[in-house]
Amino acid sequence: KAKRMEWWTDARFGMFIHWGLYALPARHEWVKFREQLTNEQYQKYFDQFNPDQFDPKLWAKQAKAAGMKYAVLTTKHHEGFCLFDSKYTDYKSTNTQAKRDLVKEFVDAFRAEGIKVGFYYSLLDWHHPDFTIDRQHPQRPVNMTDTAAAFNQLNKNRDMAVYRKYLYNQVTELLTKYGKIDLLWLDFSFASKGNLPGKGKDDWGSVELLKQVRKLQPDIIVNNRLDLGEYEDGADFETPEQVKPETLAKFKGKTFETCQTFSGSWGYYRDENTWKSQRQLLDLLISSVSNGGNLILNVGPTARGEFDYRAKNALDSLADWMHANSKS
Ligand code: FUL
Repeated sequence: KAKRMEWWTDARFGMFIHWGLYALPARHEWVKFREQLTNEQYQKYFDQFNPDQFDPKLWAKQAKAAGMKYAVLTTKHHEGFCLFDSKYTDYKSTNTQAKRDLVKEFVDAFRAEGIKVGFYYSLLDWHHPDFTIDRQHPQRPVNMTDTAAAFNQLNKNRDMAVYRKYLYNQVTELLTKYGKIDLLWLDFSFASKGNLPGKGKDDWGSVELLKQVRKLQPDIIVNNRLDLGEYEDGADFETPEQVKPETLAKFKGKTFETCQTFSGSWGYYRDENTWKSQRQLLDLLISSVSNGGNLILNVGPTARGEFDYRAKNALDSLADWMHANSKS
């Protein structure tokens, strides 16, 4: 384990990229849940997805200039849309106007810049017909009384075993079709509440899944959201999300990566006006590193496939700082 963590510990700074159909409504990657959109209502984003400005070589150059040494792309977020050419679904980029395997192009472009490549894959899936409706699912009726029985009734035609196989197959595809993958970010599990079910290791088949991951990619680094607790050779690092820099001291001595956004949401949110300043971003980087961890900073590209000008400005400001303060 110590050996496989070497590059990651050394890297310190990475780029997260949250990109999916939610970039079209441009108001949060959880928009389908927040606004309780049906599959039919959400379909227009699939139909209109056409990232004519997508050029991952530019993304990779901007990441490199900002001092980022690895990058993690959402191959599938909670909405279920796949940015890769999976043979297990039609809900994928190759079937949109993009007609491209966006994951492949990302991998090639970032590798060419010498940046390590990671995949984010959502364990949750709001599109798959067998993924059971839970309290965080868009199809949970608004005025439903939350009882276990009501959920059972809703889910009588859904079978998590079928979904589990789907997720296993897709993770296998991702780890076999794109060469060496340096990192896997599986997201996420949540606890039950009263008698309302959460989702965790039994739903994902976490033990078996992780074995398969390590078999296919023996050096891969995996985050800690599989609900495996202290399972041996389990998670490689913890993932404090959107924490304040001053709270990072409590992670000292642990292996951690704090994930942070430029402005609040992870997916592109056009009208957000809470963009962090250069000073705030540096504060996050320095607090993470000085407490012995990594920072992964997120960009949410627009639906056309570009980094928004505010993201570009933020990355440029970090590039200036890196340039002024590095010796190589
Ligand atoms: C969370 C997700 O629900 C967010 O949308 C985002 O992907 C973040 C990194 O993890 O749990």
